Amino acid sequence: MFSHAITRIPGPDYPKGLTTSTLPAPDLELALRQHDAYVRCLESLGLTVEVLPAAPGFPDACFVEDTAVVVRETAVITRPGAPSRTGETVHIEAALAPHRPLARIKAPGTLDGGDILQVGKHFFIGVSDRTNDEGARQLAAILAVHGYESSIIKVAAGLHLKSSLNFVGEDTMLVTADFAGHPAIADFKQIVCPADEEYAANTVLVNGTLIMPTGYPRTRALLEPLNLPIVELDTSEYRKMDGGLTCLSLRL
Ligand code: CIR
Repeated sequence: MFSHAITRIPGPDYPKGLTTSTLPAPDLELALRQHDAYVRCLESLGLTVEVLPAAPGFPDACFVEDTAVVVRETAVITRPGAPSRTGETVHIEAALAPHRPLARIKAPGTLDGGDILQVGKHFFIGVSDRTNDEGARQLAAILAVHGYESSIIKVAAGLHLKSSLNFVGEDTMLVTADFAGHPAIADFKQIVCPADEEYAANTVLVNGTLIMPTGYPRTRALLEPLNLPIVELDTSEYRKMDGGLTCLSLRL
């Protein structure tokens, strides 16, 4: 069970962040309203949510998940792989220090939290355009000290591992077609997002409730047999910047 979350509101420079999307620029006012709904949703699930102010000069800093990997024993400050995001970590350390002893990914390692999926004592670590082999090895070594095992997976589609693969409870992974049948998740049941609903793979399980993006009815229908409560949140203004539900918070 998570008791806390750390989030950061998007700042005025949010539309200048990194994106591969061809959608129109995000509407900041709407993004702020969607952020507020996200925070309220986490609170309704029992989390105390710390909402950090925008970090000027870091337009992607609202995607706090990429700056740390948090387990019960430690918070690993990452070294984000996009040069424009590397400096975000100094802004998250102060927020995490009261909660956990800190560890760090060091150069030449790079690692984005979006590439890290925890399922119990096991971690799936994606090697992507943002997370390199060295970063993956460093994280696996830090986690091993605390009794966690890791599988390192090549991310061949999507920005991050969790753009395509998430744990949805009941021994089940929600995956895009690119990850369906991947040997690393052979021990799990799999739900494959239908074509045109790949974005819904970024669904997050928080304290027994699935939070999924609004507007993906066929994926929702596939999740319903899990018999978990499902909450839909509109993340349209985060999708425009390649972000979604997992990346807007650090959950601890
Ligand atoms: C980026 O490209 O870094 C941001 N615009 C989006 C980051 C999304 N993070 C995530 O999925 N963990």
